Amino acid sequence: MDKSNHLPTATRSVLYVRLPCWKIYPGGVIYVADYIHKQRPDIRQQLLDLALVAPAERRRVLTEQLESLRPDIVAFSWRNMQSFGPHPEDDALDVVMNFDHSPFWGRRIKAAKDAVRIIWDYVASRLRNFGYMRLVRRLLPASRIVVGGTAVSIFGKYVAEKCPPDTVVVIGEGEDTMLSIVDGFTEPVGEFYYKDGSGGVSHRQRNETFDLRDLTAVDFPYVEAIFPSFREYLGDDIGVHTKRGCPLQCHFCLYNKIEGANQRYREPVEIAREIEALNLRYGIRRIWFTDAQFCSTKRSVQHVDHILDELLARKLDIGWSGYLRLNHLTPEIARKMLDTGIASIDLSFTGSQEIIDSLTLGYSLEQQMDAFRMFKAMGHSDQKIKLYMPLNAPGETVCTLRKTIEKVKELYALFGRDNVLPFIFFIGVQPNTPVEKLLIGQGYLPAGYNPLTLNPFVIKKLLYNPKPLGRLIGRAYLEAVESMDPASDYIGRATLDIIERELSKPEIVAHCREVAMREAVSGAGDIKSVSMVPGMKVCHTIVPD
Ligand code: B12
Ligand code: SF4
Repeated sequence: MDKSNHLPTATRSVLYVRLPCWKIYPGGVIYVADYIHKQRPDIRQQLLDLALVAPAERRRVLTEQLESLRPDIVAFSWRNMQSFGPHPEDDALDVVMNFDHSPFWGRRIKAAKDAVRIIWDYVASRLRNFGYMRLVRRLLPASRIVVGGTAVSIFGKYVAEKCPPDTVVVIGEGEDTMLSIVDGFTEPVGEFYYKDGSGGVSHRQRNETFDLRDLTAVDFPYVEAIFPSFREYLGDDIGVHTKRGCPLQCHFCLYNKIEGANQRYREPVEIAREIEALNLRYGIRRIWFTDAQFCSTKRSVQHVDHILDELLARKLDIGWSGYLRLNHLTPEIARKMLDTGIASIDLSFTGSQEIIDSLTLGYSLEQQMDAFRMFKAMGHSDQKIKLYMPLNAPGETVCTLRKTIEKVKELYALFGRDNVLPFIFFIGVQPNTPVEKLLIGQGYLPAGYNPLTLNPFVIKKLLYNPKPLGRLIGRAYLEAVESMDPASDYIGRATLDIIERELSKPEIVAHCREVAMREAVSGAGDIKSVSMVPGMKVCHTIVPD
């Protein structure tokens, strides 16, 4: 590795630049800056969040900060790069649905124009981000550039190819790597790509484990001092991290790659102190636990239990949410979750064991339904049940879809229809996941396709909703948009009602009965029959057009 250009050991100043995205609390870069401050208190740090600066002002504001601070290191944080995972609260879903499935040509043409605009925004924001890095290199040729964040963790090699020379592109968690960079980058740690002064790119694998017990409660007065715009986030959900890593292997997911498979935990008391400070000092009432999964494995549920105990002891007036898996829930933990202010129950949901198995989600549907009943029994009142539904995933059939709708109706009966929000979600195909491999194998995606492509037809394919079920779901969604009164219903519920109507046709009901009988005889549909695609075509053939 060429380190000829490296900094003197004593870094005096760092400017963190959070690259623009939809306004969302920049928790990741705050943890990094807080950690560096605790380890090297003499280093002067500043944080500029470009998500809070009007687009036309961004270059000017960045230039001013670079010129006034003249930092030794400019450290960018890049959150989203390929954010095509639209859902009912994102305009892009409407565009895709209209383009693909609207029976009206006028709407299809309008959707095509909107799609061009969305793709242009996507391209332009990527180009602008590299432009900010080049600006730094031009104004401060001797500074070192660092880039980290979730987008970079997925597309690090690509970023390393495009960024200016002498840039470190940090993959995954950043605290210990950043420390080694401010210490002179002579003994670097963590995973990163390094583009040296002459443009050569090298890669280092992570060999060490960052101990999350070192991540003590964030020092918010310090954060405020280096990041005056911090207060603009006080009305939003604030992200709090409790652990990193996920050992599970759901077929569409790459969180386990971004964070690693090994689950590591912060100290519950430090997490509770962090939340207490947010609540008492700043009046924060909404916390989002930004873990890949807030509770997933048996061990992580024990950790959650300790966090909830710490929160209960502090009697804080907060609401919280996070991605949950419910298979290890116990009545006691459900009770504590409700008592500590769980605001919504957010989870992936499909009501068919076959789809759970084919996506290797690794739990039993009945276990999950029992957990819902525990919430009800332990005092659920009006907390929303947010179901992120991977509709039309590989293996979905008219029969599995009917089962899912039946289970959602059970949830309406349990919690009240108004409290259940089915999100019409599709699998976003992500690089290096089993689903991606499967779809390449099936010829759905070309081998060697570019996941950062600008080809709208490939981009559209990355949102996996193929025909014929895709058309059924798309048309149901569009009909729901037309016919539903948003004041009295929710788009996801209205869409499922229409799908149910379509799937109640006698030939489909008879077909699914026959399939169920065959499954009962052969044992298929049993939790042990894990399979990815078999059977997919059988039911697809009779989807109504
Ligand atoms: C929690 C979460 C959410 C929550 C956030 C809640 C909140 N209030 O914070 C919610 C549900 C709202 C959400 C929404 C969305 N999300 Co999201 N989200 C996540 C998740 C699970 C964790 C992100 C996080 O906060 N982690 C905790 C913090 C501490 O870690 P971190 O930010 O990664 O920072 C660490 C490192 O990245 C690094 N780092 C960060 N900055 C820097 C800077 C430097 C200099 C260095 C050295 C290191 C460094 O060090 C940090 C500490 O170790 C990730 C997946 C994942 N497992 O990472 C997806 C993820 C970030 N989300 C993603 C997407 C697409 C979205 C949405 C666009 C989805 C949608 N269509 O609506 C929206 C966009 C929101 C927005 N405004 O931008 C994608 C981005 C993919 C990409 N390549 O672009 C991810 C990666 C998931 C995925 N699909 O793979 N999300
Ligand atoms: S979907 Fe959740 S449980 Fe499954 S691998 Fe991803 S983070 Fe882990």
